[in-house]
Order: sequence, then structure tokens, then C-alpha cells
Amino acid sequence: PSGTVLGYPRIGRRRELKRALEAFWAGRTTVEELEATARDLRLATARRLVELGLDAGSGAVPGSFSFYDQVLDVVALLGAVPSRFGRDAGDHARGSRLTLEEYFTLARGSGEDSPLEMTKWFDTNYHYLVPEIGPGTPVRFSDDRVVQEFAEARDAGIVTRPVLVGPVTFLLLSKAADGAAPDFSPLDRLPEVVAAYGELLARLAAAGAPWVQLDEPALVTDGHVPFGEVADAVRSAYGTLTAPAVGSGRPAVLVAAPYGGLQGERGDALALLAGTGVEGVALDLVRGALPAAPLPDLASKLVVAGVIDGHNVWRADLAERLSLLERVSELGAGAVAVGTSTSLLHVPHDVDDETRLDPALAGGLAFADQKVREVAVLARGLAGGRAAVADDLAASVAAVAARRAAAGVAVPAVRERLAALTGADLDRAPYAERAAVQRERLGLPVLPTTTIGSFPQTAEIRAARAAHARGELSDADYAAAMRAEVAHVVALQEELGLDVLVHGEPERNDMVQYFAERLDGFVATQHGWVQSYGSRCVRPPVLWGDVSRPAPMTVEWSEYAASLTAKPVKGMLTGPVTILAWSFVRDDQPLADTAAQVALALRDEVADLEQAGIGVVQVDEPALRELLPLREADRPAYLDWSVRSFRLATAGAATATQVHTHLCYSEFGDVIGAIDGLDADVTSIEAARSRMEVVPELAKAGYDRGVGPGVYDIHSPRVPSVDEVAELVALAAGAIDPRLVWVNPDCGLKTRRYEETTPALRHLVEATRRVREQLAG
Ligand code: THG
Ligand code: ZN
Repeated sequence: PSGTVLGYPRIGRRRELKRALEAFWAGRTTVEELEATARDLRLATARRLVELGLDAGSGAVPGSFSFYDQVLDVVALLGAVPSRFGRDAGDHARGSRLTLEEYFTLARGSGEDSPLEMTKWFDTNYHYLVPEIGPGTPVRFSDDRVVQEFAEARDAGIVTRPVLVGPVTFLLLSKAADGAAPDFSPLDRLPEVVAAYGELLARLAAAGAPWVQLDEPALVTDGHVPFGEVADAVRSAYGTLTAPAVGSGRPAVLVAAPYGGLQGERGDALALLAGTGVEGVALDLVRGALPAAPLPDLASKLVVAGVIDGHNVWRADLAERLSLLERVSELGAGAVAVGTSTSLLHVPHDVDDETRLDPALAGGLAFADQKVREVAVLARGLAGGRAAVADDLAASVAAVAARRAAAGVAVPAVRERLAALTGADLDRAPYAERAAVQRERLGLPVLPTTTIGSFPQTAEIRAARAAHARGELSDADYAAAMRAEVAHVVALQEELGLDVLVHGEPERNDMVQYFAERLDGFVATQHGWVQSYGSRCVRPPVLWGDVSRPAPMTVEWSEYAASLTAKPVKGMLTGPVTILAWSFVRDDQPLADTAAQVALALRDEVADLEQAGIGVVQVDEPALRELLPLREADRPAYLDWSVRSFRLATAGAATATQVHTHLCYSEFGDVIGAIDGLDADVTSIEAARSRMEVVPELAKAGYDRGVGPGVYDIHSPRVPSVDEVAELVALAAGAIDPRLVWVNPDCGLKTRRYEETTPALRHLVEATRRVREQLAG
């Protein structure tokens, strides 16, 4: 192929797959209807990609469909179902395919059976399901869905390139199954996994597939497995997979390495791949650098040069990208094709669907379909020379220039304010002083209880928001409905006996969308949905200009809640790093500068909350871990600017104002020093599932301020007993100075129902009362 993309959105232009999945799960449609919708979607996608300029006959069109998740698809390919799902061993021994029902049970659980754990896919906002691989987990070729999908497109006249997560990345992302010996590593199962891939490749060749794409993004990261072991796995896997003859025994193999560069400080994975028998390597040349020297081993290989950004939405300067491609041609590869840096899974379908965008901004954007066209233009330019695509190049250069020069991109007042900042703007009074004043002001008991901020988003709240969006509910009626909900949430917390109350956030759809709608420099899309996991999508706002805050964003809600109670009410904000992580961010200045602009807007919001008498303000950073660079060498600089942006947002707070933060996801090891650096008065953190282990870890890292380790797991509908919660509270209070311990759930409650939330919080308050008595005695 001369031009290709590494993958394409699966959810559908109008989220057809989401609707089909949810209808099937609700029992409203049959499995045949779901399969039919999926098939239509796949064929429409393949035809669209050809229409946009990819070659129909050579494997340029990726076959990257999934019903739920591409990592789960490999679990199905291998039949690697954890034993707790009780799959019939006979089914596995016969190598029979998982039914779709079985597949969805792995993703969603059933009854008391918990599903596979979900976690972030590299540094994106996509979540994959974590395979559980033990010494006894069944592994054999079990699913020819990929072959069927290839044949289906072939019969419709389009030769696709099946896309799968590669065997090495699959095992590096897996966790050891419960009960595996401590020295067991999922990589120990590589030979059997590779044998199953080998079987798949043979079948694809028999069906006529010229290429298969195996994604190995683990090779662009510095992970916990030493490079030497990863290198051995790559040599072994790709040695075995490329042993059969191309054509008769297997398709040509393209290994893709999205999300970064292959040449790390610990080792050179590009040289490693070049030394294997694979026919092609796809490089991310947006995040990764061009190799410094030609690689002789590439002489017989195809390099797919990922010069179009698959992870952001800006139109490219095609003249500049073509120059980069010309330099790729000097690397000595056997052939060069044009590609995207990553799958287009992370961007919405089509800018042309956005009828309400300012044309000046729309002209600077490229969603998936625009990016396919960019690839096609570059492929023509690479083959036929610049003159062949002169008009397209000129148009792209003009579009990029227009975007950079647009009104609002550089706002002098914002820049002057940033330039005038000094170190003093990042510092508050010493913690001991703050703690004393806050104790006096808030008068809280030992082990204060609180929640993370959101309360259940009921069907009534959603219906009111939808009616408001359709224009069927007036602004005033919508606001009244939300105020009634706030009053209800405050009354409930009073009744439960919580100590620091929240307003419950009924007025917020998505927390980042909520702030983006209220800040200058952002714009929302109508149809810009991006898959977050399974059928769930987010609509990231576009951060295109300098950021400022025209008016207070949250004050009226917190103020109203505070007017209903004598107890302290906590103001709720989303931090700068999370706002960046969950938006499409301008690429014309360092992220650190953009984060600082968002931080200043939040700093003003904190000041306005204080003015309104709010004495506790929480600034959440659930995505702090998500943006952590994949390479170790890049991490200190990131942690430096991310911590500075949080401090910039919060350090204007008065000594008497208690600043809280909240972090999600339990892998804190890499950011534990940064958590201390945030200098929050109280940090709430996920801990229930790891039995409070994070509490002593934080203390060891030097953190000596308030900490609220979550004492109940909100990701499950289970209501914990008083005994259970009391045990966790006592554990935390025994691990550090009990005067520093707060008691709260793990995370926000917006995805839960009141049937679970109310009893769980009742148990939390009762358990706290018990531990307080023990401490007093
Ligand atoms: N907001 C954003 N990104 C996130 C989260 C978030 N990433 C991490 C985590 N939270 C992802 N979790 C979810 C949970 C639910 C949904 C999406 C991501 C969800 N979405 C609705 C859907 O697909 O039907 C659409 C929501 C809407 O109408 O806005 O349910 O909280 N940015
Ligand atoms: Zn959380």
C-alpha cells in the first residue's frame, strides 16, 4: 500500500454500534440483528475508506472493527477465558469460538461475577480490558472472526488488512491470573500465544490476505519488564510468525508501533524489529523522532511513515509533512508508504458533520475522514512529486497559517498575566500553619467524613438535561430542577451525618465539557464522539485558543448548597491537567503553557468561591497519571509542569481555605512524589481494592498532610457492610497519624444509583463513628 491508516473509528458516524450494543444488552434485539448492524458498519467503513482515497486492492484499508475492545478480541482469539467465568473446558478443547454473549460477559460481568478489569490504553483516554493469564489459562486458536471479516470485505470487492494487537504487547498488558506463583509472568505463555497467532495467519493467507497488521505499542514505552526480556520476546515471536513463506503460509506482516518512538534509552526496538523477518514497520513520526541514521536492515522492508497525527484533530501542514516523508525515504528502506501515527480510533469521524462550528476554526480541523484524505494526498505527492499535489499543499499551508493567526489564538491579556507570574504565586503558607487555621475555622471531628463530589445522575436529571438541550425546558425551569436536586442531595447528607457536604453536581454532564463550555478558548462539537470504552463515548472539547474565564462557573451552585446547611460545603473544580487530557489540545505551544492558562482561570474561580464564603475547595486531577509520558526520560519534565499547573490553580487560596484534590486509578507508584508536590491539604485517592496500601506508601514518599483513602469501591454496585468499612478505616488510622485521615468513598457517585449509595454512605458514617470511639478509648 502507498497510503494507509492504522485503524478507523468503530463506533459509527452516528454511534450506530453503541446503539446496537445497548439494544442487544437490554434484550431488545437478537444476536443476528447485532451481527447484521456490525456487518453493515464494517462494509460502510471499508467503502468509505476507498472513497476517501485508500487503495481497494492491496490491503491499504485496515480491518479494525471490534464489538467492544481490541485487547478483548485477542482474549477471544486465544479462548483465554479466566476460570471464574466457568467456560466449558470441552468448548475450549474443541477450539470453538466464544459466543458474543460470552464475549460480553468478560467485558461487563454478570451477576456476582466481576468482569475483566479496565485500564487506560497507553497515554490515551481509551480503556482496554486487562487479560488475566496464568500458568493454566487455556490458550489455543479459538476464533476465526478476523478471517470471516476479511472474507466478507473481499467478497464485497475490498482487500482489507486485518489489524490485531500483537502477541508481545498482549502479554505485556496482561496481568498474572489470581493464584499464579509470584515468579510467573504472562510472557511465560508466549510460545502458545504465538502458535495461535500463527494459525490465524495461515488461515488469513488461505483467504487471500496480502497483509496483516500487528500492533506493538508496548515497544514505545519504558515499562516494568526489562528491555532485554522484551527484546527476547520480540525475536522469538516474530521469528516464529515469519518462518512460513509469505503468500502461501502467511500474509506479509506489518508491525505497528503507535504512541511514540521505538528508539528508547533502555534499548533500540527499531533495530530489534528491523532485525526480524517482518515485511513492514509502521512508525509514529508525530510523537517519535526520525531515526538519526539509516538502518541497513530496513533495506528489504516497507516503512509506513506515520506522519499524520491519529491522536489529535488539527489539519496538517502537508508541505512540511512531505518534506519529512522525503527524509524518511533517505533511511534506506525497501519502500515507504504514508500512514497515520496511531489508529484514528481517538478522533471523531468527520468535520463536515459539524455544521455549527465557526468556519475559521473548522477549516483548521481534520477528523478521521479528513486525515484519510491527507494521507491520500501525501501518498500521491510522494509518488508523483510536489507538483502533482501543489494545490492541496498550498491549501493546507494556508489553513494552518489561518488557524495560527485567528482572533483569540493569542490574547495579549492572558499572555501578559502568565509572563508576570513568579514563584511566589505557586506557594501557600506552610502546612502546619494552614492546618491550624483550618481546624479552627471548620471545627471538624477526628476522621472527618465526606464524598468525592458527584451524587447519582438519576434518570430524571438526564431527562431534564435532554429536554433542556432540545429547547423543551426553559433555562429557568432547568435551573430550578437542578436546584431542587441540590437541595435533595444536601438534605440527604445532613440526614446521613456526613461532615463536609457537596452539592452533588447534577448540573454537570461531563465534568470537562462543563468547564469547556464556560471558558473562552474552547469549543464543543455536535457529533465529535470518541470511544472511551465498550459502547461508552466522550465528546472531547477542542481547546483552540488562549484560555480565560468570562464569568464564574460554579459559584452559584456551591453558594446555593451552602445556604441550605450550617455544615461546610466543598466547592468542586476539575484541575488543569485533566481538562487538557480530556480535550483536543492546541499543538502550537507547549502543553505546560496551555495548562498554566487553564490554571489561572481556575485560580480566579477559587477566589470567587472564597468570596462566596466557601471554605473548602476540591480541585480534581483524575487524569494526572494518564498523561504520564511513556518514556522515563520524559517524566520529570511532565511531573514538573503538571504539578506547577495545579499549584498555580490552588495556591491563591487563603490560609484558612482547605484545598482538596482527588486522584483516580490505583497505579500511583510513578506519580507518588508528584502527589506530595501538589501541596493539597487533603488528597482523596482510590484504595479500597488494595486495602489501604497506598496510605503507608504516601507517608513513605514524604506526604504528611490529610489523606482520604477510599473506603468503599464505587465501581461495583455492592454495598459494603459497617464491619468492612470500619476495618478499612481502622487500617488507615493505624498506618499514619489518625488526625490526618479522612473517610470517603473511592470516587464520585454519579454512575451509581441511590439504592446503593444511600446505604453505603450510611455504613460509612456508622463505621467512622465506631472507629472514633475506639480511638477515644
Ligand atoms: N469524562 C471524560 N473522560 C473520562 C471520564 C469522564 N475518561 C475516563 C473515564 N471518565 C471514562 N468513563 C466514562 C464513563 C461514562 C461515559 C463515558 C466515559 C458515558 N458516556 C455517555 C455515553 O457514551 O452514553 C455519553 C455522555 C454524555 O452524554 O456526555 O457514559 O468522566 N471526558
Ligand atoms: Zn475518582
